[in-house]
Amino acid sequence: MSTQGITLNRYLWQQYKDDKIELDLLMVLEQMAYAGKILAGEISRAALVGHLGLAGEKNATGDSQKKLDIYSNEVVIDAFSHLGLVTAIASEELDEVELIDCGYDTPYILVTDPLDGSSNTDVAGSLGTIFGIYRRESTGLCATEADALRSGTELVTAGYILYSTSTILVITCGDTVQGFTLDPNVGEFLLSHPDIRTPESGKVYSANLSYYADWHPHLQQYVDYLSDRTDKSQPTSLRYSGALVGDFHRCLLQGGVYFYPGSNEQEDGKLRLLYECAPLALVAELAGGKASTGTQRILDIQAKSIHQRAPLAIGSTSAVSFYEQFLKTGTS
Ligand code: AHM
Ligand code: MG
Repeated sequence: MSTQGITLNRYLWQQYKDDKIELDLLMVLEQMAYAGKILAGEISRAALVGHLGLAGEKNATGDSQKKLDIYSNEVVIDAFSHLGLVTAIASEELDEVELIDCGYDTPYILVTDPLDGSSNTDVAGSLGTIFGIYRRESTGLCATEADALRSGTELVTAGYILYSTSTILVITCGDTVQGFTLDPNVGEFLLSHPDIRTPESGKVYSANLSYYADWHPHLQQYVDYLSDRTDKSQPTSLRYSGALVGDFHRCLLQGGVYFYPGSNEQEDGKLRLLYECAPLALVAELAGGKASTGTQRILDIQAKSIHQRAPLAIGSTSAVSFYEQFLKTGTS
């Protein structure tokens, strides 16, 4: 079947008619796509409208916020405010869970990194938005923080938007993963990557190797092994953009592994469980890949705090399993 001209809206409507998603979830995904369209435009114009550079604030985990971090957070919140769908948002750019729409029947909780890879903003590098949706469990008028402290296995849907040479929205829909590319001429996301499946293995590994000296000896041995390049069944080429979404997108489509491990300095690494690791882990698994801390499945971790960090290895199943084995034994 030709996928030309299948808009996100048409795709989701068909899924709804086939009883694969609920109507309110269709609307949530539409609003996320709407936020993505606004951000894609603003990111491409940022240098022209004074949106580059630091905002002079730090976020909850101590990162210096860029102007685009703050703007992106506002765009995502605005897209869901007073819609009767999302009652609360946990975001990298918010200290605490923010209530945006109290109501006994407001069904969803949004977890998001509104602008992933923001060190790339000022150099026109790739950026991303990561999101995950949980069904609210509390029954009162307003959600509580506990509504957002979940394990990835409970995610109803998740995905990301990649802002790069094109803007790509990847979502989980039921137990599938679908990719849509923004056609700027018509302002619509069109189905471009139907039923994404991650190759069992891949050529590329993606990590910031400048932390090498700070890593566990087994991890150093793993990197030495990959750098040796004699075992062609494992990743042999290094690619690292500094934006998780971009690096993960490559692994998702072409196979390979992205890893951001714990180190002597940061035991749990840098990435946040709730709104970075878990949503991408769901995408990875539903595409046939794998996501692990190195010792534990990411989706099984029960979040204890909003900004909790987790080590991450994500991508092809065989590459992530090999990573886990090396981490455990220090050998292949
Ligand atoms: P951010 O959400 O503050 O942008 O941090 C997450 C980013 C990832 O996109 C990227 O893979 C990683 O941090 C880069 O960190 P480092 O500069 O330590 O390699
Ligand atoms: Mg991020």
